[in-house]
Amino acid sequence: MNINIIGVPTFYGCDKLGPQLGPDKLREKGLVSKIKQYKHNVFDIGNIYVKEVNENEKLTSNPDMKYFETLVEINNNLAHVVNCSLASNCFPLIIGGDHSIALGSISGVSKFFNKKFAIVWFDAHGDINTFETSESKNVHGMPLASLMGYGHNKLKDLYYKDTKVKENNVYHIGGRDIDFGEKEFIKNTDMNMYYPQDLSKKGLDTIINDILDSIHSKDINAIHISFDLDFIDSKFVPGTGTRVDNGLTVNESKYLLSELAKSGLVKSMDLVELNPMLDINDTTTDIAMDLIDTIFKNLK
Ligand code: Z70
Ligand code: MN
Ligand code: MN
Ligand code: MN
Repeated sequence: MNINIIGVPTFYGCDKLGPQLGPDKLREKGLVSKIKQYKHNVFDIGNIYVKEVNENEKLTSNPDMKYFETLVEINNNLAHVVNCSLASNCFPLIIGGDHSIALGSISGVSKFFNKKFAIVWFDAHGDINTFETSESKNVHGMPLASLMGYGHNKLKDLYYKDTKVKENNVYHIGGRDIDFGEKEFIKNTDMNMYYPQDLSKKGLDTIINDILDSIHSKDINAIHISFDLDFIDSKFVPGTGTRVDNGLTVNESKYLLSELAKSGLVKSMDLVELNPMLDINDTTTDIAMDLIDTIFKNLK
């Protein structure tokens, strides 16, 4: 398969320094050769441009969302690069950066597949806030809501003017730090939520089979994986910005990713929220590499 690596070196969505170093950190650790060992053609197309914004101007473009206009610009560029990557028969692997970049990557995916795709979202957080429910004003807590058509017009109409994904085509796994406004949203949503207690009660194999059966029963051509490293339990991932207890192990995460990759439907992926400045002895970087290895070893 042809693989594109697309880096998005930004921390503007989380307002905490570190994630901007993620893409180059993984390159230094041998990202390209890691993927090449499975006989894929790898084209590293570099990093999306991220404009420098002064810390004291972060609320200038919008009082409710930090670095708003700059994030819109970054994500709009990213959406187009991802769309072109898919159009040239490549698998875009988008490396963050914080999770706000999923807004751009998935908007590009949505346009290419005409919305006939599913998202499997691995995260301790909901990422379904809007500027009206957010307690932090951080855009990395909002990408999924924006993609489903909620929140600010400039986010929900990013790249092209429409909702990017049907709520029922979103499969959210691992949520355990969900804000009040997000819980209210979940009461009325059609999105599919799988909490850690569901995973331990039913078993990982049952859950992943349920998800794949559900996707196979629909008119869907592709799965996009969006993997936030804080999905994994806090004790294993020092190098991510918002660690949460009661998550899964690395091996459990690898099992879920390998089952998805083997389905033959995975066509694109984000890996986000690696923070090399918080990491200890590259522990989290090595885990990120291991997850990528799992995907490209099993990709069909
Ligand atoms: C919180 C917010 C978040 C990631 C933290 C946290 C969101 N719900 N996402 N870390 N990856 O600020 O909206
Ligand atoms: Mn997230
Ligand atoms: Mn998260
Ligand atoms: Mn919270």
